[in-house]
Amino acid sequence: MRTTGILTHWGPFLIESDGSDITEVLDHPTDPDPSPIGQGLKAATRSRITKPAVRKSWLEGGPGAAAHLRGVEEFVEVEWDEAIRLVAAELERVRDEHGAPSIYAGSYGWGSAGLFHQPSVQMRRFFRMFGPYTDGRLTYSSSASSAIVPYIFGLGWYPACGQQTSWKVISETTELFVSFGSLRLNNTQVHFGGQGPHHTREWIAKSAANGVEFVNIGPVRDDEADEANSRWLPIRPSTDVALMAALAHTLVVEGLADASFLATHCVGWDRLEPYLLGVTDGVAKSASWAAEITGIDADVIVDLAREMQRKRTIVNMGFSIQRTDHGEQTYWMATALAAVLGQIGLPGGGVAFPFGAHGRTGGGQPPKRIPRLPIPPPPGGQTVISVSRIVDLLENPGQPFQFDGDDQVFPDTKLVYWAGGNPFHHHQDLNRLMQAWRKPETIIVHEPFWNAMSKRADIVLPATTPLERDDLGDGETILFASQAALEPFGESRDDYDILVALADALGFGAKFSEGRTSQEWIRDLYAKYAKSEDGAPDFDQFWSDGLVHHAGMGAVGDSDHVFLADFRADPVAHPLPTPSGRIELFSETIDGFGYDDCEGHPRWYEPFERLGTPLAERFGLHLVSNQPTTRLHSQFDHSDISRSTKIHGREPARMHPTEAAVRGLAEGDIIRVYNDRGACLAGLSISDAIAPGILQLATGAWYDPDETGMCKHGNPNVLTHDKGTSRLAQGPSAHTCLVEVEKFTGELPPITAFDPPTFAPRTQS
Ligand SMILES: Nc1nc2c(c(=O)[nH]1)N[C@H]1C(S)=C(S)[C@@H](COP(=O)(O)OP(=O)(O)OC[C@H]3O[C@@H](n4cnc5c(=O)[nH]c(N)nc54)[C@H](O)[C@@H]3O)O[C@H]1N2
Ligand SMILES: Nc1nc2c(c(=O)[nH]1)N[C@H]1C(S)=C(S)[C@@H](COP(=O)(O)OP(=O)(O)OC[C@H]3O[C@@H](n4cnc5c(=O)[nH]c(N)nc54)[C@H](O)[C@@H]3O)O[C@H]1N2
Ligand SMILES: [Mo]
Repeated sequence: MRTTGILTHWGPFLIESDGSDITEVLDHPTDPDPSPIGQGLKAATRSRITKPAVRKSWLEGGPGAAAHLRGVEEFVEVEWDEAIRLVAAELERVRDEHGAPSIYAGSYGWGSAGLFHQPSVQMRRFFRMFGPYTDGRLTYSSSASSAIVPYIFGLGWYPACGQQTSWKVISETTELFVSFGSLRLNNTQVHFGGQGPHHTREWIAKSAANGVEFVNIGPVRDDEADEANSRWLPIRPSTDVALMAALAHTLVVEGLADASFLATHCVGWDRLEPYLLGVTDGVAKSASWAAEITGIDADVIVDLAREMQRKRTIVNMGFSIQRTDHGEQTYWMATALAAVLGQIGLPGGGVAFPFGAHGRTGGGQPPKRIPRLPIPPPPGGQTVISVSRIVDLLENPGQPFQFDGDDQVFPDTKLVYWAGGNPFHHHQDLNRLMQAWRKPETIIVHEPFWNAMSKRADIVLPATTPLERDDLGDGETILFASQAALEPFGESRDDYDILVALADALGFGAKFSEGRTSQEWIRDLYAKYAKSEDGAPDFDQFWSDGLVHHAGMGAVGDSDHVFLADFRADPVAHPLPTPSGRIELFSETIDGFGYDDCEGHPRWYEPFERLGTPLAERFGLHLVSNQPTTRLHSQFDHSDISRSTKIHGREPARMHPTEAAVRGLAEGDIIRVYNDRGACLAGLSISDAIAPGILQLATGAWYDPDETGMCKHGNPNVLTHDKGTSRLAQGPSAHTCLVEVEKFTGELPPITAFDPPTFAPRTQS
């Protein structure tokens, strides 16, 4: 029996194991509020891929053979040498016959938090050395906000998130903390690339005890921690921009706008104000106008506007509001609202993001930069799509597309290469993805588990999990030794070792590996870190201590940092890096793109669907496919902790008692959720924490379609629409989605999501 430490995207844990299995997952002594997701790690050895495997027709008939059988056909297991030979030859063939851009290796996803083994870093390093492949930019999390924020503030997205006002300042100075898309404690369990010990609950409790009032603008009451004691303002999803505009409009018409702040710190108010007042389009964005759209009474809107002006108010945004049609507008209009309030840059006031969307916001100190595997610059001739436009890419070879000011042409994708992500989890409209997935000639994946994605590949290379290898873990104020607890499962290999073998076969092995094993890389990266850290021990000491606290970093959240304070104090001496040096409420650059779905200033655009429109007569519920509580996305859905929440094996879906009553539904019923795009089953849970008109069904149930395409298990992405937010970000708009629900009365089909595929013996040719 041995005990090792690990840092995951959902926090640090101690693992007790006998070398081949985990016996216990223990809370880490540094973590005051450990995540239940940790228990999922116990499933690390279930549903595993043991050996490289090739889809039978592909092996026998070559690239493209019977591509429609992906996901149904048997696999043939092969030896590693053969697998590497096949993959290397196929990469070379496609590059030579079709040009490297016909390889899509954007490979989005949340594989391993480790600083070295993170698959997205490994992949980018490998493919940038291989040639000008097609890559993806932005994320499924925050495409729209990350595309618009640089135009508003001139700051890169991650630096802007890292500069948010500290929790200490909020707890001491904020009076009203208004969240659009909620301060969702559940989601603060997680941070990409490693979540350190969890402190958000503590800070929320401290703030509430100090008198901070939290307002939850969103469709789900219990998103916010009990400790927050929040006021709940349910809103129709995808209508936040209308509410923000009306709050700003109210302040203007009541003479409460901060004209001086708008004049000295912003540009574009002269363009935005006439829009809000209705001078430009004849529609005043008044409280009564917004009431019709949002479902919130006009007097509630007016009162909230006045209260926000009277009090020291933070306007906070999660990510959910921008994973909607025209999601760019949410961050822009919220900034405009905060500018009208005039509190930007003041302690405890202004604009904030994304408190409640991940665990580190409000940490109050610049993130520690820890050395990692270097990624070379992109080779010339890259095509770069917005990462969530993968199906547009597969469907439209040769067609032009517009993205963030660039005009490009989609290449003809012949080969898709994925490691560390799961499009059959993360992508919208999975029935459409299923069709497009048949088009490439070859699909290659590295994956530890037999999930919906690996089962739909042609060549499957079994990858180790982070539990099977050593790594460094970035835990905010602490560097963790993330230590192997288990032997590699079956014949699985580290992504790094797979890529080294491939690079060797392709002739750039020495360049890729620089002659180092992964252990040597990790020691080398640590040595670079230790060199610039006062008092950091040598590697062996660090490894036996299990962690090192970064020098000079205080406790999480405990600083006096205020977002944009210098700019506020003196906008001439500390201009923002925007073209005007100020907050851009009108952007000449965006205006110059000429996009009719993202014009020069923030505005309300009708989403493709929402409650309160004729379509809602057929599909009367807005689907909130939010983040799950007991897992990270689809990871470890096959664990006991995730499966314990299921109802008759189906993902739980929650709705308000009145919505259940009108549909004749009872607690525990199996329901069929449907719209014109698809259908899935789910298990009903009735709760008044869900606003009327809403169905809440978390993401991440492993996709398990029957022969009609209905997901038997409850994956909401059979229902969501696959449309870019706008030409600017081309981000996902998963949270804009109407559905209807009925009782499922048929015979309950068994769940097959966690079963391995079938295997065929090798036939002699
Ligand atoms: N409807 C709807 N859809 C959504 C969302 C939503 O709110 N609603 N949210 C979106 C968001 S914000 C995100 S970020 C995405 C998340 O989408 P993904 O990041 O694709 O989802 P994960 O389930 O985390 O997939 C990670 C995969 O990597 C594998 N993996 C883990 N470690 C390793 C490793 O070391 N090596 C290799 N090779 N593989 C590894 C895991 O087994 C898993 O299959 O989903 C998006 N999809
Ligand atoms: N436990 C856990 N935590 C996670 C993750 C996970 O998988 N598991 N995933 C992580 C990732 S990758 C990300 S990107 C973040 C995502 O963070 P977010 O995008 O902020 O999270 P969601 O869970 O999609 O949505 C949060 C809440 O927003 C509300 N909401 C939905 N649509 C709307 C809307 O149109 N308007 C308003 N006002 N409210 C709306 C719903 O009540 C929903 O519960 O979470 C991270 N945290
Ligand atoms: Mo995300």
